[in-house]
Amino acid sequence: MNSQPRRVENLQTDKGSVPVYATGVVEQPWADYSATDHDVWRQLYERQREILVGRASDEFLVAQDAMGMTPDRIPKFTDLNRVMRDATGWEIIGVEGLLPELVFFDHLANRRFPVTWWIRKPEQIDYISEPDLFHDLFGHVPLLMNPLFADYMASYGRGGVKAHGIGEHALQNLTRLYWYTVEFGLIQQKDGLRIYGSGIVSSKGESIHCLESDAPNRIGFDLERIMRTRYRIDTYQKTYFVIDSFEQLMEATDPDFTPIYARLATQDSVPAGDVRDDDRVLHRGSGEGWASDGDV
Ligand code: HBI
Ligand code: FE
Repeated sequence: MNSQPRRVENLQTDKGSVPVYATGVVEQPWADYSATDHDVWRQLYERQREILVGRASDEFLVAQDAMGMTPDRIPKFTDLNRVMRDATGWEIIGVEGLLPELVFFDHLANRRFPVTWWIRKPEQIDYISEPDLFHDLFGHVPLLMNPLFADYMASYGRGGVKAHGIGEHALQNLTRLYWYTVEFGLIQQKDGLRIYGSGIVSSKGESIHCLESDAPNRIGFDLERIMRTRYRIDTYQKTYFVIDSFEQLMEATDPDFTPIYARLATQDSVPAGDVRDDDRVLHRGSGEGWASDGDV
């Protein structure tokens, strides 16, 4: 593997320890990837595809095949960009890693998805606490081929830039929306509950846990409920929110959020594991196995 990513520092936040990287766009050093890097990609890709058939949403599986991604080697951003630009106007840019929220939102608003250029080490195959190339490329990029979801992500980016201008509280509300939809969202299909969240599809354990464990709550999508709900970045989710369709997600997030932020500013946030009286509860979790510490 060539030079290490330029990690700048680690920020301690209420969601856990967050690494912060240089924010520049970098070329994908494809010729520098080692055989081990390509092997990690292949192992993760094959394992996840096997787990996700029957668990991931139809849109995700169809889009991933349409991308022309294969397990054989780490895809070239330039190859994928040719396909994506034609399909939905999105393109991949290489970055060092996690970006400050405003930088990230600005990329999304301009239909640029930041993909970390490095892939995790073999010893991190089962878990890595920050987005690496596999999480971004395998998890996030395929759904950008879906026109409806691609539009959602671009309008989310515009909303993020606006929320940043409003203030920290609005930003916190909006990052929760991203967390409980883009990263950890579930969708109700005719033939059952399916995964569309990138944080889940790129994780073996959580792909199984989110649908089959009795522990987590599964609650029908509600924009303001989600914006109030706290989360941690270093545990399985205690609650998953379920959309009926991507159309529902688009419609629900169409209005101007400014009055919603103002209303939410007068209300307390909700712990990640809570179930509230007005929730559309699809499954009330047992809470079994939830670590008592770090309770959010
Ligand atoms: N940066 N590179 C990168 N990738 C992400 O998915 C990402 C990010 N910065 C912030 C972030 N996601 C989340 O906080 C979103 O809610 C904004
Ligand atoms: Fe992500």
